[in-house]
Amino acid sequence: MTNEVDSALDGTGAPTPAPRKNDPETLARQIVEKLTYSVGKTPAEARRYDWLEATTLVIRDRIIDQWMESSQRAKTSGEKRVCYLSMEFLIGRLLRDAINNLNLTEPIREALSRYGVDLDLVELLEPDAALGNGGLGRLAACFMESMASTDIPGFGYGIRYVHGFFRQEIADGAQVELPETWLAHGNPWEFERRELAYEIGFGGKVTTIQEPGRPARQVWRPAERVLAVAYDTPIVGWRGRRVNTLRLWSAQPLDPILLDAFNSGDHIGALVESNKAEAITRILYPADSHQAGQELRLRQEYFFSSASLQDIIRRHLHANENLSNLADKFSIQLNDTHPAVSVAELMRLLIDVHGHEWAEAWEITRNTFSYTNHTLLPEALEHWPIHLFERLLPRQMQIIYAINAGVIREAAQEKGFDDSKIAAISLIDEGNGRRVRMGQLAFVGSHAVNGVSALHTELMKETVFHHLHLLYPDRIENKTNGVTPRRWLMQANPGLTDLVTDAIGPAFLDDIEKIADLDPLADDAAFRERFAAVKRRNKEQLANLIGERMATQVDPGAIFDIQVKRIHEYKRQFLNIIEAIALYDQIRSHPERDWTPRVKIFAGKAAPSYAQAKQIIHLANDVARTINSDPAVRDLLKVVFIPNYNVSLAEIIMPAADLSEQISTAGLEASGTGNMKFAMNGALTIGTLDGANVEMLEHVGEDNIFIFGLTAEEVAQRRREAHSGRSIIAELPLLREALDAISSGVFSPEDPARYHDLVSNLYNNDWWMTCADFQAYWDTQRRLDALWQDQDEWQAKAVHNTARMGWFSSDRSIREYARDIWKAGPDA
Ligand code: Z15
Repeated sequence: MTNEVDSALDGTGAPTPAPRKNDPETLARQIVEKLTYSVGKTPAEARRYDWLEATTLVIRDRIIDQWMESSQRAKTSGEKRVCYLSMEFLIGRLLRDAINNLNLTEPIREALSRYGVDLDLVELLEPDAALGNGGLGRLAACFMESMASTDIPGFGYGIRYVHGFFRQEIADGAQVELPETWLAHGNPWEFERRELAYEIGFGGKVTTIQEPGRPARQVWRPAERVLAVAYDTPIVGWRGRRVNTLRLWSAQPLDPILLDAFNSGDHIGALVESNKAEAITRILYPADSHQAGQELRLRQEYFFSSASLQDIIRRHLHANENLSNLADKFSIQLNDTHPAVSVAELMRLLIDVHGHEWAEAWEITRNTFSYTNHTLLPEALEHWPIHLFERLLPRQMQIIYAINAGVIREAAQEKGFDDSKIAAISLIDEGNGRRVRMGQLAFVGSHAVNGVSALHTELMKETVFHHLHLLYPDRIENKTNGVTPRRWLMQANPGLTDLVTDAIGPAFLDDIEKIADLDPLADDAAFRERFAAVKRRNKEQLANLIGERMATQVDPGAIFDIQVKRIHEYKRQFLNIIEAIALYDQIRSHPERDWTPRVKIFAGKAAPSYAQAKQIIHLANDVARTINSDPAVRDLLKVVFIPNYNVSLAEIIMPAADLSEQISTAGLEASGTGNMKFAMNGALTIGTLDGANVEMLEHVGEDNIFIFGLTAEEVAQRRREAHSGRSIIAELPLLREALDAISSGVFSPEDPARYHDLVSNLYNNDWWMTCADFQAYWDTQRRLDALWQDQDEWQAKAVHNTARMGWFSSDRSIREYARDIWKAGPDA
């Protein structure tokens, strides 16, 4: 085996460590060495967790060599660097990722087996780094991996939350949130960089300084200051090609304790400041697609934006005389509006700290930033009350007013915008209490603005950014999301990876679009059988997990029909549950029919403050309890809600699905990425024409995906006409009976009124088109039932899905960003 990690350290003349050998003997010896000298255990004493630590340290050493080489290369070559600013990185576990990308899976497995240790079991003990909520955070993690794999010098910048996304338990059917403590046993992947610390200010005053013969200057004197300290995590690309850095900021007090206060006996008072500083990076806000709106959240946003920009400026000035050419050397991608205050902060740093003129600073800023929008949902769009913004960030507020004046002048003078159009583009919302619109700020401060699927990008142009699009018609472009095939195919589904390798050779491992060579094998009965056998084994694994964790027995021979994602009304888990109830009812009424056995599997977390979403979780669990204990449907229908959905659980679930539920109300899911993970692993999709489903339809072909329901346009039309669900319910007995059962307490006999509101919303409003889409959804599910009876047909479609999903790799997304937006990377 050739090993890229051991080859080619660069020619800087520095002494380089001896090349590392990667045979099982050497690895076993080194693991025992770490076990002895770093963990302090003998192999005989070591518990599984100790083996995890020792193995991680051995892998880490191999990464570090390449990491230093990559950083050095980026620094000395002067190549353009890409900074991905994101409030969230939903990374999951890193050990398997690192081992796989260094091509060490087999030798490490062999090395550990010499001590009777099972690598798979060791890997399970690593905590899951959940510094994100869902799609947006996981996308950032896939993008980091793909930048390393496609040889782009990428840097992630974010926040080192002490408590990641909460742990979910289900008690009496309801969600309970528990604190998450991923750092409790230390974190071997991170390196604290004490020397990389920046001061971040809040509050205080801005004064104008007018010196004779000089232009007036603004000086901001913050009332509070905290320190941002860097923690670096290496991100290993495929075949160890490049190792990039994820730099996460931790907030620390400038003075850990106020000595005066401490010495005068006020021990609590002495710690107040320090607690306040550390609070900034203590927790991840658990609201997904919903603005949190608290002051602490704005502090987090500014804190990590300012620290990242100060760091980028320092790095730039290391090799350049001044900041005039910043945009030639750095591209900064804003992942949603969470880091949008960066636009004002970079202006401040350029003008107030580095002495640039406004016009030049604005040019540099716009050429440096680009912005990705991830949602059109009005409740998710960030806007901050002016009084809060002004109190916390007075200088940045001034700058925003000045940017706004310039944009409005341009719109009025060059495009003749009238007052109503100007109100639409203004950075200040003059409506209900004046607010700063962060989307507008990110838009005007960027040279490129992108949506995350073709449909979403078109809707951006028509809705939230309609008027800004008229003003800057070339700025919006599409970059359809993708997912990394290393984690979501190779690591999550080794059985399928081996089968594909066996069938078409290993070229697809380096270029996932070559997996298209598999397509003709859909017609090969022997291949289909092997493909189905892999799926069967993955389903057995999931069935075991369900049996162990929830004491529910599910049959791997049934259709595994799976919806896993954040719980949100627009994602319509409710529609899926209603369909389960209607099916339950039908099976009981017509036991003589030839029903196709199904297991409906749900998982996902609700924001703690999102009452409706929590009701939906409760309902899923109540329905599961009723159905699973009814012998009348025993082998035909099961409903399961698996608690605590996270990246690691997703890695088990995705390969085990027959059917993937992507049923959001059309026009509301910006892209979706779970849809891609499922289909790559051979699940068929039942879905609406929403987000990236539209492009999946184009790639897999209409025979291989099950599309139903209203289009985005029809949804918008129906909403304008303000239909309720009442007349639809009256006409559809299946739907009516299911809703009657819910609202009369069939599933919640201990609290029959529990779901009154949930159901009455459908009668009176049907905002999410649950009723409007019910019949189409039901009919499509029954077509799938029939298809399951023809396993040849089903498996052929499944093979087509795997073969035709290569385009949805995040490598493709990243190459498009690099080519069209960043002008960076090996092809730049
Ligand atoms: C989030 O996970 C997404 C959008 C948001 O505005 C926030 Cl705050 C969080 C998701 C979208 O809902 C999903 O459709 C998309 O695939 C994902 O971002 C990545 O773009």
